[in-house]
Amino acid sequence: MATSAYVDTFARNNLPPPQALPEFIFEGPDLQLPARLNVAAELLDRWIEQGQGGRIALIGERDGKPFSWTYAELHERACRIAGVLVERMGMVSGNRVLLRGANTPMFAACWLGVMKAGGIAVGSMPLLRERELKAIIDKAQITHALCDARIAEALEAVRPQCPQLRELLLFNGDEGAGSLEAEMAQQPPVFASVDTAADDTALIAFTSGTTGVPKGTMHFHRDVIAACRCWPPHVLRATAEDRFFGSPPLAFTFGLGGLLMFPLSVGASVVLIERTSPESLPATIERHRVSVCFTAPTSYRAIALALPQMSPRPDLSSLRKCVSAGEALPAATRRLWKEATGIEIIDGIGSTELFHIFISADEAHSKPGATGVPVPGYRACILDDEGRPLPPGQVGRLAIKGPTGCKYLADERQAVYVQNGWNLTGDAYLVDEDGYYVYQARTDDMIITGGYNIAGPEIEGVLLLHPAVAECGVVGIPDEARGQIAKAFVVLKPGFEPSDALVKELQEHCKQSIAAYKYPRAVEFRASLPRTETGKLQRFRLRQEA
Ligand code: 3UK
Repeated sequence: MATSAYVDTFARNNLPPPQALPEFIFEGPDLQLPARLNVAAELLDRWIEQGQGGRIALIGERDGKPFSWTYAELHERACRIAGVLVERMGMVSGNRVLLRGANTPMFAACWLGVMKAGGIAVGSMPLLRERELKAIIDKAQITHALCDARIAEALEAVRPQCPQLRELLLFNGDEGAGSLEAEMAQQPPVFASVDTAADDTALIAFTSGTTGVPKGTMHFHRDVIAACRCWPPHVLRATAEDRFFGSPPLAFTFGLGGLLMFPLSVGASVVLIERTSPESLPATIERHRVSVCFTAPTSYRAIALALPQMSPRPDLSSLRKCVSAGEALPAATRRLWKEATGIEIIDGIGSTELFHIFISADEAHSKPGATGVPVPGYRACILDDEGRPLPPGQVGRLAIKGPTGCKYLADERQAVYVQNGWNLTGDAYLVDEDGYYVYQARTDDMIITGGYNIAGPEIEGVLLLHPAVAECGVVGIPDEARGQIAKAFVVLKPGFEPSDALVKELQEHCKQSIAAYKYPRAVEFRASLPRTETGKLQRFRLRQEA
């Protein structure tokens, strides 16, 4: 390990022990990275030094009106934010900074400001409620927060229970005294990026995981740069002329890579706007002449089905490349999209633990129903339950090695994701006769709905707080539109009767304390639940029965 630049040693103290880490491989000249590396220096300062500051970096909308920032303007804002963090908020290098907001240029500037100042960025999905926010703040020992003023409520509400969170500033609000913008105006327009070690932690990305207790995945500065040098140049092959856009939040590594790190790495532009429902995506693509789009399979399907009914039909002729990830891309969706737009989707499987996509295929090499082949820089294989490699055609556990890999923040589940140096993603896959990797299912109980991961036990935990609920089990069941939905099987306490009104009440109850997308869209009442002799709930039986 290189000498850390961090004053606050929290991240290094809480890395998995060396023997629990996956094997890292750095093959080829592009992955020979220097011992000192800062994401902001590499992806932002570099363009300014090369005289490219006049290029458009970010495009946003405020009050319905578009605006754009050049690389020089983004750089200046990131520098001023770094100044605010250090001079005004008392941040020292290695502190964790919570970043909370929908995708906007200011959110991106905050992210880069944290990198410049040597902080550790912890993004939080805008939809997260108080309970989930508090878990993240506690686990990552967050000391500072920058939050979009329009969604500050949940964070303000948990603050009294989070004494370690010392400083909070709001942005995208009225910009009056005390706002981040007002503080930025007091800071100098340049701030030299901290000379971080390549293996200093740059970000902690949370993933809900199978048990519902969020896991923090730590990523070094070198991980982000390595990711920029694998899938983007070999599969995506975007250029400085491209304009990126998509739906995944910047707080999700799919979005952080696809909608910030990768475009900046090639000097391209990104459209960052807040509301990105499948209904609004085509209009945004048309309005901003988007050329590279990132979203989930269900969204491509919804758009493809809606397009023929739209009049006037949106002009999507600027679109060049469409990336799908988050869940398996059904062959039918690939075909629908091709028929609607003429574009062959680039599918790719990535994970929060590995930062981004590690198996994929470009337009020319796509194969309907298969995800693709290992991305240059990564190795993949299929293992049986004893960790032995399986021959082609046999379903087993997907195992990955590469320049990035799983590093959970102080979490025993490291030993589940990483075994014998391999990252085990929790997916069942097979390799076909052409060497393509074909997705089968999650090997665990994760529910993936509309591209979001939901852990059944998290919903169960909330349902059990309702006065009518005796026992419950939540599993994923197939759904046309969302891939899967969460279905709750509920055993009522004596004195309560099943009714449609009670179904509604239980669903409302869930929406009160966890993000709305996690509520069980189906609820069934049962007299009892299938359990093993030791009392464990048998989820697979619930799924079979559903
Ligand atoms: C599933 C896929 C089949 C798979 C992600 C791209 O989804 C991302 O990260 P998460 O941690 O979930 C990881 C799990 O999601 N999955 C993702 N993509 C596909 N299954 N085909 C796909 N194309 O179960 C995987 O283990 O939320 C995706 C980039 C960055 C990401 N974080």
